[in-house]
Amino acid sequence: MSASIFDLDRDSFTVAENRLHMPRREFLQFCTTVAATLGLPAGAEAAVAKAVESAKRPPVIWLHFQECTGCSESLLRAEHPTLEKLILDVISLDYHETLMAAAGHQAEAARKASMAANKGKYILVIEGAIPTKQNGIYCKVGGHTAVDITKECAADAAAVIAIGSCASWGGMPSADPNPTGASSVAEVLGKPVVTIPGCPPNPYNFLATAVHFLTFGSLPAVDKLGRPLFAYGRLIHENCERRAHFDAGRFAMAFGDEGHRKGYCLYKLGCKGPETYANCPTLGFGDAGESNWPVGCGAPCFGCSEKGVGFTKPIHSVAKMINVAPPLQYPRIEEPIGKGSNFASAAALAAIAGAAAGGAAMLAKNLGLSQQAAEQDKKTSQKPKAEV
Ligand code: FSX
Ligand code: SF4
Ligand code: F3S
Repeated sequence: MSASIFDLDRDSFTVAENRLHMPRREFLQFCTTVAATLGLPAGAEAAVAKAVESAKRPPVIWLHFQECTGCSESLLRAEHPTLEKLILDVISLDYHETLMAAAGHQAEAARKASMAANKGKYILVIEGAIPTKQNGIYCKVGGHTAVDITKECAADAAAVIAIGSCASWGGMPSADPNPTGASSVAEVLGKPVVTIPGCPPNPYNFLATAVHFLTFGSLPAVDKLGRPLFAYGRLIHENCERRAHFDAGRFAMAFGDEGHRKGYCLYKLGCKGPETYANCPTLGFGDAGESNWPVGCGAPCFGCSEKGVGFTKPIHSVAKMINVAPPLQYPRIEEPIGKGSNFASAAALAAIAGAAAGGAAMLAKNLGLSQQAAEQDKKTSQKPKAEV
């Protein structure tokens, strides 16, 4: 049987309590949350607890370039543990322009001193895109361009993590026409790095990645875009709480309409969940309980974490279905907003699918809903725009 966190001896808890200034219950909760976020098997929380309790704090250099500091802000909202505990006890945050007390020459000296003392051992975290046009003059810190600082700091880093969509693939600053040539960390370094996209990303995806490094001495497995699989292995659409509505053909057609108020699927309002990989529905944001994520709050996902979707596709355009579509006997999802399926097209689809009696009954029900939707749409389109 694998070890459990309950097998940890009393001393471990005492050490953790003293080191993290964290009550035992909170410590257990933190280790279990991180192990679950990482998708580790039962018992792994004990390894996480041991590492957090005893491993040397990895030095972290955190750089800021073209961004809004939302990534750091969202980390400040993490409760298990709070950033203050993370900074002081789990990692050693040696350089972070927003949070460090030092400024100017002192701050730059702290960065250089940490890099020299921890050569090959520090984690480099980069928040924000890096402007490359005109030799990178659009972003400078201490007289040096973001391009040069990135290369200098990455040279001796044990690991490089790009946090947020800006650093991961350019994000908002790279939106067309991208006047500054905003680029990702991987593009500037010319090699892949671990990316935690999202605008902002979920802080637990960063925390879990940092704790993975602490526990196993390596970064977690990633996909071809450098995204940790534990967090970005599934489409949002695969885990969405509104998925049953999608499959049953129940869509919100306009913000504030009956379907929207009833929590129907937001696909026809432009939800990009079907083409965006992230764990937003399963993790939630802000430690504020269930359903605290964009779609849970009634806002279509706009694909903030996905290159080529967020800040690129029009917010109201319907998503490309990557690999999850409703059964064929259901009304077509590609119909223009508000039109629903007509009987002939749905009947043809049902015939192709060879719908069984149960499916046909569901089809009839959905057709009714589509009909209602079409009527609702007719009414809505007759109203003045301001009411929509
Ligand atoms: Fe902001 Fe971070 Fe968006 Fe970018 O998050 S929340 S613009 S991903 O780099 O600060
Ligand atoms: Fe959820 Fe959006 Fe998929 Fe609808 S389209 S099920 S709201 S992710
Ligand atoms: Fe972003 Fe969509 Fe998640 S907008 S926060 S990827 S639900």
